[in-house]
Amino acid sequence: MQAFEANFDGLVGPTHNYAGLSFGNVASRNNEKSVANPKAAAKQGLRKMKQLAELGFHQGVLPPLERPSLKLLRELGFTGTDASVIERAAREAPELLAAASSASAMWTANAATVSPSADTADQRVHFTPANLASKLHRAIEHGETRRSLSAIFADEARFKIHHALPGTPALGDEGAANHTRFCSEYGAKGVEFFVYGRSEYGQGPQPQRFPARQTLEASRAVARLHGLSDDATVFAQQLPDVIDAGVFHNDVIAVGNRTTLFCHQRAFLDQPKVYDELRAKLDAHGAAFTAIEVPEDEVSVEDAVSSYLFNSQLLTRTDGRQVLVVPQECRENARVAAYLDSLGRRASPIDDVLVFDLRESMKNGGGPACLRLRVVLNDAERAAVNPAAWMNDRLFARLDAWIDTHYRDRLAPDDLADPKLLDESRAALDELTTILSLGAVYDFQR
Ligand code: SUG
Repeated sequence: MQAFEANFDGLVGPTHNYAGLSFGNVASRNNEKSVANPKAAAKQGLRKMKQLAELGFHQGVLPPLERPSLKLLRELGFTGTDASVIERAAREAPELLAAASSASAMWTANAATVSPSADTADQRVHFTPANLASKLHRAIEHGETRRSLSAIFADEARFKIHHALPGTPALGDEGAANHTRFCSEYGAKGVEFFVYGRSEYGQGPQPQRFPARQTLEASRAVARLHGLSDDATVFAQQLPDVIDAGVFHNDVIAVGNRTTLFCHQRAFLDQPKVYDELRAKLDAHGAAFTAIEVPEDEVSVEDAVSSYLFNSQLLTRTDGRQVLVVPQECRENARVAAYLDSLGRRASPIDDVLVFDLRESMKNGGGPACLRLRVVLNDAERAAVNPAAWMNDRLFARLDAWIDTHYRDRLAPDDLADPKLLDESRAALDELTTILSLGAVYDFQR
């Protein structure tokens, strides 16, 4: 059946800030305690959505979560009015208030792993929200994420939204940031590629410096839940060294689309074997696999981590050509810029490069690919999606005005102690549920 890839980007929430919460994510640590601009962050993300929609790509929006999370703070023993909960948390445990306030749900590549209906045993589109167990500020996302997904993909005959895996180190799951799907056409059965950082029960090597967030056991569980067949799944381990160099998700070093894998030379353990397995399994599904491997001597892992070259979106245009969507930082790194310029001269399946300013998100380690969740849909499934979630000129204008009304243009770490931020954030989200026809998805509305 005819199908296409839609990208659902996370709308940046009003509490976007730099709290240095993600050990192992170099940008998050480097920008800890700097002053954020939530309004600019939200507008940068929104402009990407609008421009990609204008170019003919299927573009949707996912809402931010309720932050600060009073639910978390109350679960951790802070009591009293909402204002006194925030005030006490700010005084006694600012790190917990920061975790409760993070706008990290903007990186919807971590919202869930998604398998299209062409791949799943029951021919529904399957979503497993990621437990994000490795970081407190992210481990609190999945319940609310599940609610948002259920408000947008509500038709249970077509969409199956699982619960997250148990949130424990053995089953750390970071969602689609460690998952790519290869296929001949989006509507044909594909090969799903799961990349993990370590195995809890296996013997493989482990990173020494930074945590490996995704386990093999979690990846296998998601594949089982989605009813994927063995002949259509490949599991590969990240090189532990590159996790230690700041590649905390596979989408910092690799991106795939249809039959193309664009990755660094140092992405996976036993990389040639990974290619062979992908090639063989894709071949059996009538598709010819191509790897575009970028060598270390042209672009180092360090360049990849600082520029986010591979945290790009590789998209198929309506004319069948592929475009790479990269952050502006790629233009500011001479080696990466030279590599991108050389693409036109090489026989490459990447035909065009689009550059976006996503600086606010990038400073927390979130590039173009982090900001989007890919959902392959056929026409019938598309018709079942909440129509208010699709980006178009009208939605852009409404969201742009909504950001102007509700967002601050400056948020410093100390501002998280301000109880007015909670009221502002709730007022914004309350209006958003109307704009996106979500119903009462937030706790404060129930
Ligand atoms: O989980 N940063 C996020 C970035 C996620 C990027 N996603 C993908 N690569 N798909 C993370 O590390 C930083 C928040 C702070 O420090 O305030 C943060 O959570």
